[in-house]
Amino acid sequence: MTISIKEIKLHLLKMTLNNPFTTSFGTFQEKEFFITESIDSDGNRGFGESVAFPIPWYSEESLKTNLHMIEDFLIPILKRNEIQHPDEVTDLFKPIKRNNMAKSALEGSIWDLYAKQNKMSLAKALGGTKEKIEVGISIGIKSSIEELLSDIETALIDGYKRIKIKIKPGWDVDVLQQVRQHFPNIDLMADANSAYTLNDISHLKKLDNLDLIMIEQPLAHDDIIDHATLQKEVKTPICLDESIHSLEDARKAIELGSCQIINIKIGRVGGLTESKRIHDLCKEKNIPVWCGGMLESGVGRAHNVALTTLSQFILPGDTAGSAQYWSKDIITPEVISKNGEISVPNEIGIGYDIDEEALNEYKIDSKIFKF
Ligand code: OSB
Ligand code: MG
Repeated sequence: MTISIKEIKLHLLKMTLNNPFTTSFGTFQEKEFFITESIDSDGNRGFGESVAFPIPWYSEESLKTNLHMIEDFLIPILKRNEIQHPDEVTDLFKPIKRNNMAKSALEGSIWDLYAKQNKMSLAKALGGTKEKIEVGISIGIKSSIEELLSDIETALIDGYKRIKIKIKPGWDVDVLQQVRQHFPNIDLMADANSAYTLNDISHLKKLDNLDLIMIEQPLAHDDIIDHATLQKEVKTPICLDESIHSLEDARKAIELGSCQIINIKIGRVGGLTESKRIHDLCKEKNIPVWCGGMLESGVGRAHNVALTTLSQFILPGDTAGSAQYWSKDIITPEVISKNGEISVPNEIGIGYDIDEEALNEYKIDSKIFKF
């Protein structure tokens, strides 16, 4: 059966996070991004989300480069081709290099549309099996240790299964030592967002006796060579985030020994199909994976929940509930994390409805492409 898209809408939204979120590269509070909507002639509507930020400080993509790619290159490809299955979208987009978040924003809406046309949940359509997923929380860089310890305390009361804290030079070993002292038994990890170099090896070695589950992306955003060198020197398992953009990247990083764990972000790798392929490789190679987050609204969050139902997502992801980020999300019901678990919806597609009122409230612009 052809997926036959009649119209694609882009909804540009501006939402404000409940609390500012600080990483080694900058602070987020206002979030401008867009939701994609692919509609067929029966009125089925599939939704996706662009996880690109307005400023290209996590990767080279931005909100505007995403809009440019989608409008000028990716939608024309979809208009020229018939699709039977969402897996084909990744291959159709191959002639356009990188721009993975732009590709993923469209591909995700087509996966949701496909699942709805076939009256199944997105999780089932992807081959997922779990009914519940375990979630952790990512806590940003704070202005004091006291504030950090109190946020961790709250997260533990909320039931999150593992605590990730953001680190950077000057907010790292001492901070983690104090966290470990206060919470001797929690599952703890750190994310550096590429803030270090190989000159910091002896410093990073000091993390080895803190029993961290992993350190995420310590070195450059585009590196897999130096990470392999670092992994030989430190005991803490290295997890790659920024450096992995494709199945090929994952294969090379595993072969080189650049990491022992991989964070899969749907947007970073170009969509759900590529995420599945990386998942399958990691399963074969015995590399645990977990689902990363990009401070998504409910639509992107729902995609993350569905993907996490695949079996090799062994470690809790950064897929906290909606309320962690937003006073009011754009889906109904919101994604709810209880005792560190999210129940996977059985409803068709992403499994949550769009809250049209909320969507309109946050909308600052929209574009329509008729097929
Ligand atoms: O590196 O995982 C990251 C947020 C923005 C950009 C990059 C990252 C993050 C997070 C938060 O760690 C994940 C989330 O809670 O959505
Ligand atoms: Mg990260």
